[in-house]
Amino acid sequence: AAGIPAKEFVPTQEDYAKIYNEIAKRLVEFDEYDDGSYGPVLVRLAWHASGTYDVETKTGGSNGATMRFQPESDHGANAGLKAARDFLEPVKEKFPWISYSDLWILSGVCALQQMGGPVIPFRPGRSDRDISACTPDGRLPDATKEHKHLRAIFGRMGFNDQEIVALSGAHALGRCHTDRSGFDGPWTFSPTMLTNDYYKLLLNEKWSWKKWNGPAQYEDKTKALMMLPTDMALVKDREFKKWVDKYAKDQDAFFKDFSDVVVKLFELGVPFKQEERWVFKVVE
Ligand code: DDH
Repeated sequence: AAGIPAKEFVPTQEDYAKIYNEIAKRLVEFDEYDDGSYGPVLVRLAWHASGTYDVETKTGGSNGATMRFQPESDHGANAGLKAARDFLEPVKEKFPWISYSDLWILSGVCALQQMGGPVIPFRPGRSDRDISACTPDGRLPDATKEHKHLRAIFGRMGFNDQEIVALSGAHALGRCHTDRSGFDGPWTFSPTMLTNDYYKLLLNEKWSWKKWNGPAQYEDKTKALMMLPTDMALVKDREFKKWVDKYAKDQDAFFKDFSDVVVKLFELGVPFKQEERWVFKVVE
């Protein structure tokens, strides 16, 4: 009735589960994309939204979804992520109460779980911010660089060596696109399934420089697979390699550490009110 303010809608775990299920449904529905799934590019969107975090200034991170705006959407590292944002737009239209910031992270959680990964607990609480919260270019890793750069970039987010190596296992998923990063090809033979194959391949294949006109990257003997210079840094650096050895031998250890570090990544800089994290069921 007039004069009585509408009761505020406070979404519950069930409401978020509806969105998880909707994303999972769309992943199956749009299976013509790339290697048969939008999953990898959704993971990359969630990572690039989060990986801008700077511990010192407490700026960046997934709270804000500032990649909606130029200049951040045009940062070189974010090339191609429009595909992921556009994939999620109908979900946002159907559930307008969720923030883009929570939606992008929930979609990363959903994609990882639906691609056979470990459980990734999620909690809501991110709110969208305006263009003034855009981060400067250069906060995400540069694939042409080596161990020093990795420690500087991920150290700025607050990650140690073990966490850097565990996070990098996400490259079991997806591929490089010449029209996005300039690099070409997938890291593994099953780019829509999360496994520890990335570490096994790093150790067991013979990698050599690809002879082509594109940016410097490695290829295996079959020329079907690739590694970036930053991927190879994980086996060239002795401290990093310890963790590559461990995760190559033990998929359970990888899954456990990967889940922990991804939860940490996705929550960097978010002023949560809610302590409890929710686990969403995989949609079969
Ligand atoms: Fe990555 N990544 N990534 N990456 N990444 C690319 C694709 C994907 C680097 C560079 C590239 C992480 C770390 C690093 C995913 C997840 C994660 C591409 C190719 C480049 C280049 C983009 C394209 O051409 O489409 C570098 C450098 C690093 C680093 O220095 C460690 C991390 C931490 C994650 C994560 O998710 C936790 C995923 C998934 C993809 C595949 C995307 C797709 O469209 O397929």
